[in-house]
Amino acid sequence: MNYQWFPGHMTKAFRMMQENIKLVDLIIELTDARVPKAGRNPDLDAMGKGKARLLLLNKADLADEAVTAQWIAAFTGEGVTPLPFNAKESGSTERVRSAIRETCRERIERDRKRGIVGRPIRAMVAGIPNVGKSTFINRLAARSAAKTGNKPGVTKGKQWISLGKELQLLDTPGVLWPKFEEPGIGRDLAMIGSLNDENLDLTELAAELIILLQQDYPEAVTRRYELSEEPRETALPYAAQRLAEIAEAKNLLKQGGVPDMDRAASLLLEDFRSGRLGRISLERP
Ligand SMILES: Nc1nc2c(ncn2[C@@H]2O[C@H](COP(=O)(O)OP(=O)(O)OP(=O)(O)O)[C@@H](O)[C@H]2O)c(=O)[nH]1
Ligand SMILES: [Mg+2]
Repeated sequence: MNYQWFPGHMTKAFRMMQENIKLVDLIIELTDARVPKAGRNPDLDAMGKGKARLLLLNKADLADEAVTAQWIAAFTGEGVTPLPFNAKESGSTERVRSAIRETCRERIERDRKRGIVGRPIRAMVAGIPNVGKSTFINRLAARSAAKTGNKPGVTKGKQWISLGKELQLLDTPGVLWPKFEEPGIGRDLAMIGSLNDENLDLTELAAELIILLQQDYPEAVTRRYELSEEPRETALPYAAQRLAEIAEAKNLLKQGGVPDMDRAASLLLEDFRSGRLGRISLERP
């Protein structure tokens, strides 16, 4: 399947970000804790040269806690300050606020020595589509300042949001990059809903998910849909058989009682994306 997705609006958004980078002290990059490496846009590195960098592993509530801890260790010392985050949870912002102050300490210190008072820290919030940038900003601001939604491409342009007098955040549209270096990257981004579902073969994607889960979380599908431990039939390939069983278990049938594979695929992906299969990490350091 061809996963590459780099429409013109992303080129435009990236150009806007390059134009605004000189205004900010810090880049707050969001990646998805379930795929922390695949979820990082390599073009942000070049753009963010010389800027303080915070890396939030967002949606940590959906990821495997032990694997997230391994990722935090792996990213530490790579020129970014990594932190797990859950933008849906209230009262979880103090660690981020203090990390922002910490990464910008030099600038704050310089201002103080020059007698500059009250200049706010400015941060660009950047990352792949649907990773939770706008939700993160709303969480920090404690109000619905930025539009959010459960699909990629919700934020269309830039928006500055002030958090009191000391911090200003720039919300940006999610951007991908022209060529995924490895085949697993596109697949992982498709799984978490950062690519446009309309361009994807969701049945094939769901089959891939079943195979990935079979390796690392063998009981996730069985438990959720109350299936037998092993597929009942062996004639069909494993993933297709499992998908058919999910369709039967959920009564997603076409005329004549034929399992509706497309609806089963959508259901499985939706259940994975929203955490109903349990806390799952697709990528390990
Ligand atoms: N479980 C969970 N869901 C989250 C978290 N953060 C954001 N979401 C959900 O993820 C979806 C996307 O959130 P947005 O804030 O719109 O994402 P975005 O990065 O601004 O997306 P674009 O503007 O399209 O690039 C929404 O349905 C949010 O509720 C999180 O930490 N945990
Ligand atoms: Mg947004």
